[in-house]
Amino acid sequence: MALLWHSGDDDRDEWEPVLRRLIPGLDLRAAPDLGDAREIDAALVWKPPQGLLASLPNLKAVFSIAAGIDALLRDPTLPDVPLCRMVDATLTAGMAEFVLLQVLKYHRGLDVFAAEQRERVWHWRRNRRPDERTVGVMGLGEIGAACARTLKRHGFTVRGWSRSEKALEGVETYAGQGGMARFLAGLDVLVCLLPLTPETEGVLDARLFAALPEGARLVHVGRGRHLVVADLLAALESGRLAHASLDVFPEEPLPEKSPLWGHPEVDVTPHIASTTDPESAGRFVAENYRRLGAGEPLLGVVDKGRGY
Ligand code: NDP
Ligand code: OXD
Repeated sequence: MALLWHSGDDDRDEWEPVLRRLIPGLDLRAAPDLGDAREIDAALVWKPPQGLLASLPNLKAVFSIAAGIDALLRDPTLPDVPLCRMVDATLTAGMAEFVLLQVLKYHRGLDVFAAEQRERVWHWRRNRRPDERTVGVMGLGEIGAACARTLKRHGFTVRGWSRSEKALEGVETYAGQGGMARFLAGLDVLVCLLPLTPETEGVLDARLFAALPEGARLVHVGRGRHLVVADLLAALESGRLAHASLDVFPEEPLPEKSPLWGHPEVDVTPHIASTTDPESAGRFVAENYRRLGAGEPLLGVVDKGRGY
């Protein structure tokens, strides 16, 4: 049994000692020095080069370093073995922290004060209570539901939207296309935490923005291809959207020529809303690797037909 590790972003020097400690006797391999590829039975990856996984003849499972597995599913050579996404409390908590931070930024008007500072305008106003703000979270899965709860705990009025009906204490929930317009109507801040699937690609478009109230804010931390960038720019131009916080982009890294970089009503972060912590996520991987060896059901298995 050997485990392949590959990441386009993460640091192998951070992961390797953790995995060796958590998985006694681990035979860890990393490209380009795979050794005998027939011995590799599992792969722990983020953005592997297309074809790498297909080159492992005895692969039994793919473990994603990230929660989102859309890029892996787009690889036409992805082997037909179970694919497990990352489910980890630290990853979830990191996202809840980031989403709360962005929503608080809008709640306290920091985007407005930044614009006024650029114009040297001193404009006093009374603060609003958090319950006077309605925040909508698209995607009520592992991470989205935790974010909705965190916002609720902070006192915001919170709505959630998912594919199937959900019940979350203190959160008004809506489901499917039928529930979307009612979900969007009256939101002060919209948070996107959907997985990228054929159904959700391009969901953040002109039609959706038109269903939001004038001056709404967007926190986009799902996947870049949820967003139609031209429609976002038009919505910012018309004032339908007042500001957007974008952490994910159709092309990453965001190209230098992108108008988003210098847009006064856009905050850009480099896909860091939450990042996988090797220590905490390593425990999830170790448990799944143990299960694989013992022939037990794996955790976080993706429904490839559904796309998440
Ligand atoms: P889950 O798979 O646990 O949850 C997905 C949620 O989206 C579910 O509530 C699901 O509905 C809902 N959903 C899926 N398709 C639709 C649809 N067509 N219409 C309405 N709702 C839909 O995912 P996670 O919560 O673990 O992660 C969500 C995403 O967050 C990841 O896929 C990734 O893209 C992004 N992410 C971004 C990070 C960053 O740093 N920017 C870090 C981590 C994750 P239902 O409950 O009915 O199935
Ligand atoms: C992601 C992640 O899916 O970092 O973006 O987990």
